[in-house]
Formats: sequence, C-alpha cells, structure tokens
Amino acid sequence: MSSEVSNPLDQPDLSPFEIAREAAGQIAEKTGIEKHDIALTLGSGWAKAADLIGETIATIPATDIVGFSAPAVVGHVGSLRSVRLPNGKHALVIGARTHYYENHGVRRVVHSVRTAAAAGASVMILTNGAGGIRETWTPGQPVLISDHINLTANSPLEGATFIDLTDLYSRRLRDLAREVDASLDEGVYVQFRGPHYETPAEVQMAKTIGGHIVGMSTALEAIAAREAGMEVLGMSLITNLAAGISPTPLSHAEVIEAGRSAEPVISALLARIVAAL
Ligand code: 8IG
Repeated sequence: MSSEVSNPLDQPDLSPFEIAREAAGQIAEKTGIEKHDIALTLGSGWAKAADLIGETIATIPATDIVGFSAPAVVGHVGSLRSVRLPNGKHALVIGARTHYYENHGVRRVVHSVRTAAAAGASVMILTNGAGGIRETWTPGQPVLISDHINLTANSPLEGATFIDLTDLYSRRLRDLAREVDASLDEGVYVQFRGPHYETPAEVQMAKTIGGHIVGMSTALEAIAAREAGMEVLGMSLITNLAAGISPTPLSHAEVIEAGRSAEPVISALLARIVAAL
C-alpha cells in the first residue's frame, strides 16, 4: 500500500540520537557547512523568515536526509535550508515538520530537533500557527510562548529520562525578543493531538488549566530540544481565535489566509530577533 521507504526511526532497537547524528552528517556534507549554530522550525505563516535572516547557502529536500518524512499537509514546505547570517554564523532552517497527529510516532516528530542539535545548534527557535484563547488577541498577531501544557499524553523521551522543564522557553531569549518588539505578548501553549481543532468545551478546559494558545506541534519538540541541551525560543502566530472564543467556526482556509497576510510582518520580526541573538 504505502510507497514510502522504511524509516530507521521506526526500528525501536536503533538509537534516535545515532540516526540524528547520521542526518547531521548528511546535512554537513550536502550544505558544505560543518556546524549550524542555531536552528529554526518555521510553521504556518513564518516561512518567509528564511529569506530574510541571511544568505541561503543550500536548500535540500528533507526527504534526502535520513529519518525525515514527507510532509503531510499541502502548503507545508518539506525542505531544509542552510543560511549564513550577517554575523557569519549559520542557521539551519527546518521547513519540514512531522506532526504528532500524522501517527508516525514521536521519534519522527522530534527528529528535526535532534538533528539540529547534532548539527551543532545551541538555540532552537520553534514557530507555529495556533489558536488564541485570550480575547485581546487578534488573528495575525505573533506571541511568545512562555510555557506549555502537553496534552498529548506522550513524550519524546524514552525510558527513565527525567528532564527538568523549568524555564523550558528561555527567559533570556524571550527578553531578547521583547527588546526587538516591546509589544510582544506571551502565553502558555497547550498542545492537543489534533488534527481536529478543539471543541469550545476543550478550549474552556485549556483556559481553565492556565492555557492561552492552542496548537498541535511545539510542546513535544521543545521537550526534545531541552533534552538535547538547546535553549528554546517559542513563537506562535495567532491565526485564529480558538473555537468558541470567536463566534464563527474555524476554517482551514481562513487559517491559511491569516498566515499569508501576517507573513511579511512576522517574518521580518523573526529576522530581527535572529539578528539580535
Ligand atoms: I493554525 O485553533 C491553528 N492550529 N489545536 N487549535 C489547535 N491548533 C491550531 C489552531 C487551533 N489553529
């Protein structure tokens, strides 16, 4: 049935870290850049930042690199880019996200993050499009992630790996982002499995337990980034008000359109933040 070739991450006896090191080696070979200092995962609405942060040295289809899966969503770009920043450092731009709702297992979800760490990145910038719970937020607004609540009932950590998640979303990086744009608000990101959006009752639950943003991607990735020793900056583009917060139903088309119209502004913002790192 499936035409997809086998992925070594699906073999439980192989180490996902070893596969990530192999992937990082392939990236170094194909880009000619031995070390990438920072990495960015660009979610819905953020893709243009790749063009603004520096000079693209190489673009590789993600599926040419071991462990990466083909993207599931039309409109998601499945590429990895090596970008030289104005300060001479190198950024690995990940335009290929595997979502938890794709049911390929959590190892595949966090492979790009582990690969970025193996490629040398000490800062991981995770961006996404998400729903907003705070009534004061409007579609098209970027917000910082201050913390998360992981409602996937899963973890990228295997075995008895106890990792501290205090200050997971680095205060230093959030402060730095606000030096670039003092108006940036922040909130707690709640990761649901998806791919359905929440019911209004689920959004009320998320609000009651302390959430401000609802999404389907970033919490699991952030945990893996912390395990790998990276400093994490999380940013959400509020593409829609969460179900029941807005009187109108959610539509994927509207979400895409909000992302498209906000893209130039938030991508320029992200480029300025990267320049300030
Ligand atoms: I874009 O309202 C986007 N992604 N869970 N809820 C969840 N994920 C999202 C939403 C949303 N909007």
